[in-house]
Amino acid sequence: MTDIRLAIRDITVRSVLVPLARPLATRVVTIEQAPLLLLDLYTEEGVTGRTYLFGYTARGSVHMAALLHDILAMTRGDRVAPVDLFAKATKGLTLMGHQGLAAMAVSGFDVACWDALARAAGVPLVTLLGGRQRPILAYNSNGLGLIAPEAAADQAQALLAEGGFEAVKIRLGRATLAEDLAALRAVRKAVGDNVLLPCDFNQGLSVAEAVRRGRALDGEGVHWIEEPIVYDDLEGCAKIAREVATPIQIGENFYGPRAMAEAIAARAADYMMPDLERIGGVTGWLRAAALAEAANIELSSHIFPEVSCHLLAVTPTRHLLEYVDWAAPILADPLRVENGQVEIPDVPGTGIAWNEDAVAKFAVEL
Ligand code: SMN
Ligand code: MG
Repeated sequence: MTDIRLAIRDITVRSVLVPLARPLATRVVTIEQAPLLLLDLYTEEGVTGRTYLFGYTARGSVHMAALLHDILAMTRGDRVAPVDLFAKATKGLTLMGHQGLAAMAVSGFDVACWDALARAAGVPLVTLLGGRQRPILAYNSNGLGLIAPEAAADQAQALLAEGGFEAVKIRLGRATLAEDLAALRAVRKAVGDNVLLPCDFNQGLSVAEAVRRGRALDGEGVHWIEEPIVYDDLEGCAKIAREVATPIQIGENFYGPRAMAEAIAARAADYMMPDLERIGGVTGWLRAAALAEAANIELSSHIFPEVSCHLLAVTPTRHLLEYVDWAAPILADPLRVENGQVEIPDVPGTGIAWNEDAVAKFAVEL
């Protein structure tokens, strides 16, 4: 058996701002560039683990980079045992809390550790996790922001054609319900009845307005209604889930599996979609997947398709992968999509490797 004992030697972080091919206008914010923090974890044995984090705000990466340096100081020389290191890094930052930036930094560190282990073992991450490479059903999430109905209809068709997708996410939350319905109906008319249309309000509504718009959407055949209200009002989410027939989807803002357990206990949503960077990396995801299986809840992923495809492959209640190409320009070998399914790369680790020319082009100072 291959010996995959590794020891942590160093971590480097680099910041890039990658322009989005299609800017994403949501109810709360318009994203035109993806602020990514590239993470390389070096081991004494010469194996390097990699991942990236999403900074959300322009300076988000700066804060995460500082925390990753703190995590390195705690773990330098330690054996790459992700479950143990996850506990150690979390404990080391415990006085900063277990949410927000601290949770994001620990998650990124965890993914890099798992990537290093899988590389050392010479197998794709999914194999190390006990699963197999299988096509992962995805929806295209690369746009369809709050744009005019005709533009949305054209963009939806283009997004479906790009990888043979049969599902595309539309952002809602325009000033009025009538405007949302006009955009949704234009898209539905353009794509036909069989395409899945999850929709995302990006936390933009009040509970009362979410119930009102949700009920109106019940007649429109949308696949789910995502984050209708602020992410941490579980009681409000539960009320909406009770009063609206369309499945309610939340989860991209769960900080760790406990947040998901609380949402399940509150019956806050029908579907859930943890985010790699908030749920606790690979370690946190596996625990969230166990909770989802126990509660019989279908689990989708949130951005980070390069790693999420490995994780959904070992998720018993696997639902849909959110496909975004935001990191593609800085990756040596971007993820491939065919017939609306993501192919898990047949290489050791996650498959993340940098296109150094592109990294240099989009680099920004930390
Ligand atoms: C989203 C993703 C990433 C940044 C902002 C908003 C969105 C989604 O909620 O689910 O795609
Ligand atoms: Mg969302």
